[in-house]
This record gives sequence, C-alpha cells and structure tokens, in this order.
Amino acid sequence: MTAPPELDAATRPILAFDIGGTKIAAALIVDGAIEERRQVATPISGRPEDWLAAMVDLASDWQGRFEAIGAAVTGIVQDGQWRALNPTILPVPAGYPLAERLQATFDRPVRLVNDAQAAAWAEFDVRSGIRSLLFVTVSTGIGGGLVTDGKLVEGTNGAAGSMGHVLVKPVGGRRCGCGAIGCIETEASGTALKARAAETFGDGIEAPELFERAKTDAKAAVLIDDALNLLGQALLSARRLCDPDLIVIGGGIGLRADVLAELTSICGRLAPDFPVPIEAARQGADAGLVGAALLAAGR
Ligand code: BMX
Ligand code: ZN
Repeated sequence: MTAPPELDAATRPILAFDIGGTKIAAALIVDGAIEERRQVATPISGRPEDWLAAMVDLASDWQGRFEAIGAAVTGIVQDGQWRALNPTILPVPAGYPLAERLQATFDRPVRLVNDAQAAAWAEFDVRSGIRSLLFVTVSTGIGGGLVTDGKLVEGTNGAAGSMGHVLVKPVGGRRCGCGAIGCIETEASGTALKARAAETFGDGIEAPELFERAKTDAKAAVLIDDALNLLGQALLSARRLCDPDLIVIGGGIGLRADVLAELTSICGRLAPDFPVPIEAARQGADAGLVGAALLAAGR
C-alpha cells in the first residue's frame, strides 16, 4: 500500500478564528475557501477563559478535521502574546498567552495575527497584479493592515497599520482607550458613533440606526458627515505615508456603499495629485478568518 501523499501546506485544512470586539467567528478553511462557518457574540465578561470556551464550543463539531490553527484577533500580537491597544474595544489582559492556550486546547500549531493585518493579507491574496495594499476596517473599532512589496508588515510590536490610533483631533478630541486624545477610533468607529449619538439623542442608538436617521434628520447627518470627514483625513494620511497600489475597506460600517463613496470622494478632493483606487473588501466580513488561515497554512 502506498502512503497518502503529504498535504501541500496551502491545502491543509485550517481551523480559523476571528476574535473581535463584538463577535467571535470560527471556520474550517481549505486553500483560502471557507467550508463551514459559525459565530457567536463575544462574551462580555472580559475573561479570556470565556472567549476560549466560546471558541472550543464553536469548533466542537470539527474535531480531528484540521491540521493547524489561525487566529485573527482584535488587539496586538507579539511573540504569541495578546494585548489590547484600546481595552474599551476588548479588555484583553496584557500579555495573555493566547497562542500557548490554543495550542494546549486543540493540540495543533497556532498562528496568531492582528485581525486587520489578517484581513489585509487575505485581500492581497485574492487579487493579482498588485504588490502593495492598505486595508482599513471600520467596525467596533478601526483597524488597519499593510502589505508592502508582497509582504505583510506586522511591525516591531505587532502594531503596524494601527489605523484607529492615527490622531485627527489632538486638541478638543475625546480621550481614547489607548491613552491618547483624538484618535480616529474615538471619532468614527461604531463605538464612537454610538457614543456621539448618545450625546445628541440619548442612549440606545447603534451606528446603523444613526445612518438611517441621517437620511431625514439634520443633526444625525452632521454627526455622520463629521465622522466621515475625519476618517477621510486619516485615510489620506495613511495613504500619503504608504503610497499603496490599492486601499481596501472592510468592517460593518466600512462596507456600507455610502461610506465607501464618501471616503473616495474626500480622498479625491483633498489629494487629486495621483489617484489610489479604494475598494470594498472582496471577502467581506470573512477577510480576517481567511487571512488567519492563509498565514497558518504558511502562505
Ligand atoms: C482597535 C484595536 C486594533 C483592532 C481594531 C479593530 C484592540 C483590542 N483593538 O483599534 O488592534 O484591529 O480595534 O478591531 O486594542 P475590531 O474589533 O473592531 O475588528
Ligand atoms: Zn487611540
């Protein structure tokens, strides 16, 4: 009998996770394609053990069907350790050994990466003819990832591309959970829009409802306009710094057609010198999962 051929690294089935401020998603992924997918709301206890338990539960039907684990996480990853840049997005204890815990739990090799960096890698992989890309997610928080000369840039501290903490209102802005004043994340993320809506209309208005209101309510429209203008400026600063072939926008808010159109128009207006295309993430909300799987498969 001949032994089965060794699986090519790219075609190894991978168990992928995406741990965000709002949801934890899990998927079985082969060669960048999602075969099965599940998700739950991120437990709000703030205890990593509860997030880990949710991950075990999500993957319970897939025992023995994966060769490695890729996890895209909100926050910063350095040497397999995980921490928050902004603990109000997810209160990750500093230096949490997530890679070691996942390895001990699932008995498979683990690759950890920031969620937006993972998404940047997936969006780069799915396209041909480009060498660089800036990915920006506008979601619970605002994250970013950079691919330069065909390589994912993780940074000395795992924090490369941390778009959410580009300063847009250092004077008169809000204090961000990262400690600085006036980060774009405190002005234009889903969390920020909810907070700004609460200041004007009272509690309980989530970002999607604020966008709906803005169609008929001038005060809501001003809030949205201000947030998108600041976001456009942050995007332009990042674009100036990196000069990528392409900018890709993802996240629940970033994937809205009206948001993408507005950002394109702001960048075009403020920097007409050379156009950089801005596109929606082709892998939509799954870019982080796919990117983590590709990296875990060594691609
Ligand atoms: C925050 C930061 C980033 C993350 C971004 C988007 C934390 C916990 N997260 O800026 O690392 O990429 O939010 O995160 O500090 P998401 O949860 O909104 O996808
Ligand atoms: Zn910040």
